[in-house]
Amino acid sequence: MKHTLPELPYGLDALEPYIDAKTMEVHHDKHHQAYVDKLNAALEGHEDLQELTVEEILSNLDRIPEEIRIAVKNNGGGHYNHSLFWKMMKHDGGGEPTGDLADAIAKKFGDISKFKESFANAAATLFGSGWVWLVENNDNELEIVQTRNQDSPISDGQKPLLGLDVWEHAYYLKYQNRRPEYIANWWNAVNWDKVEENYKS
Ligand code: MN3
Repeated sequence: MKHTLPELPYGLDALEPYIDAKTMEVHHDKHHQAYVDKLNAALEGHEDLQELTVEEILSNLDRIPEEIRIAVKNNGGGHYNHSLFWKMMKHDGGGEPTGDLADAIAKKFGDISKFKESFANAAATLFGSGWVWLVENNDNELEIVQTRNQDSPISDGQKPLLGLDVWEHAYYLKYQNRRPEYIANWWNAVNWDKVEENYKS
């Protein structure tokens, strides 16, 4: 089974003006495609591993042979994280979570604005390339975590609910060095329905 690039669930310009169409095109069609291609290349000749889903691979990295483990972790993580990321955004997104997720966020962080402040701070202060996530951790509690490079929360047994890509390729064309502005605008693209679905799953 070859891993394939999922189609975006919306048009390239759907997240304008918060994320521009050119960034989406390069990010999805070039960067994400490259992770898929390099994951497939790394798995070449490993028929047993080719049967696994990317979730199964990333959840059990210690069963990946050492000589391909880093390539599989980086490119499998890149494929998986971006596949999640596209669905966590939508046209006319933003607003606030509702229902059980809103209650859980309020219980853990005080209120939604305090949660957003903590999440944005984690995203702004992450040094270098990586992601910031709202996860359900091993104790079934909500937590904000940073991951380096393309490391994925599922490799640590955490369930990712919401994630933000803070690699420069995610924002540089429009925002250059202004990562905090990208983060602030990105809230307007968040698909809270999807985040709630992730929480309930
Ligand atoms: Mn990216």
